Amino acid sequence: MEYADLLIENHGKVAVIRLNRPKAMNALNDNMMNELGDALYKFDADPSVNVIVLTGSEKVFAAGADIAAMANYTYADTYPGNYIGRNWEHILNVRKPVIGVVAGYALGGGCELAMMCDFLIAADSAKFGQPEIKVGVTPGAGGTQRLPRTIGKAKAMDMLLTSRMIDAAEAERTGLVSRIFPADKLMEEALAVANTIAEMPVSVAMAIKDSVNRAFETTLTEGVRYERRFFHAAFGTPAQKEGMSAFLAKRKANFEGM
Ligand code: DAK
Repeated sequence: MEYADLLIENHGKVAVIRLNRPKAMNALNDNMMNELGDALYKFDADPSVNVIVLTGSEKVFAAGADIAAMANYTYADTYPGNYIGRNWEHILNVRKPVIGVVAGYALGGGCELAMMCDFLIAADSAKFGQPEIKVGVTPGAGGTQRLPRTIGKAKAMDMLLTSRMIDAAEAERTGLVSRIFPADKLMEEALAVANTIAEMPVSVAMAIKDSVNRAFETTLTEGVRYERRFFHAAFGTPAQKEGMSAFLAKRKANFEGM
């Protein structure tokens, strides 16, 4: 897979997608978002891939939507043209786990894209922010919605209204990222996490992802009912037979193709 604004790496069952516009701090433009959608859908459909990692460079995950591209947009380019909606949210349709791996800046649309991943692993160099107010717009890809749900209203309002960046330690403390690693070990450690998941039954990983995401869209009772259906259905799958018989036989389970 060859792209102008992405680099692709394969690590066994883990596919790595790297945002790659180094001269523009990986600013997100239409071409990159179209390519990202294409790569995500291909890996989601590829039976040899169980987990997708989305990352940037050592210096930047993404410094936001491309301000140079947006500067002269009119209302017609945005609302009727469905700017953001038309190609930024493909990642939300991906059914396999997507881990966001962030070093350096994740700002504006970059922070919003990171928050669309299933969870985030960060380098100690990571900095997260929603500085859209400084360029005269509101966030447009979920910043005012996902940030308060993740880190709480007070911190989210502070970041969104002042444009203050938070560092990796504050991001971990507030629940925006799950783990922090030293920058020079980031990819090695993130791939180890991704490989742990890739060795699990992919069908169960997909069901867990689906169920967790329901928690944000429904009541507790309905969410638990949704989860329970997956749990019951699991007893009709090879993954449950293999997992439980391997446990009882005191051997390592082999979930290949499950
Ligand atoms: N877009 C375009 N180019 C960018 C960019 C961006 N977001 N960020 C950086 N660059 C470019 C710089 O212009 C510079 O280009 P040259 O001058 O070399 O040609 C190059 O990347 C290197 O940047 P710096 O020289 O500034 O590098 P520094 O290390 O000094 O600073 C920085 C790094 C990330 C702190 C700084 O570049 C920065 O503050 N960047 C802008 C961050 C920002 O404001 N991000 C939010 C963007 S607004 C909506 C839809 C979408 C959105 C909102 C609404 N609707 C539909 C309603 C989303 C908006 C945003 O994301």
